[in-house]
Amino acid sequence: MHKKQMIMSLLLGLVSAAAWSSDIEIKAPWVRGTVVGQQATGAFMELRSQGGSALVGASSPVAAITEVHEMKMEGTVMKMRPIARLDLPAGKPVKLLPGGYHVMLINLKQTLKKGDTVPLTLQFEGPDKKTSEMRISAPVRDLTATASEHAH
Ligand SMILES: [Cu+2]
Repeated sequence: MHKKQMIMSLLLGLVSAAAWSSDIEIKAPWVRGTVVGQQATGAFMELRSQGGSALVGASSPVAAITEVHEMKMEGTVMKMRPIARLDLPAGKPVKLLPGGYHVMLINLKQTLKKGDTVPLTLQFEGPDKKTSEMRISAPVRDLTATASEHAH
């Protein structure tokens, strides 16, 4: 991605809570708030790629480790595990939401309160197989924003 585009994405992200690169659109990102001492939480959003891309990584200054996770049934238990890539088929929205795919923020360096914003950098592999980054800032929602909870 060109520097100019990245700056535009960042500005748009701050203004409208949506961000675009030449290929990727990120809608309505948010992070679940935490209680004091909580080690991990999830970031959620909707991703759409025009040409077909993949989310291949993420990072954030609030967490020592940031991973892309999927949820899978193991017997009768829902478990999550890291995945190396989340495919974004051309033109199809892919939702990251509680109980499904999410960006996991692990070894948090601070408590995340409602009203805070969390900077997130997302790495994508484009249709041309080149890697690009997008930076967004995701607002923190209440810990109780959804009913579903998962544990490591
Ligand atoms: Cu997870």
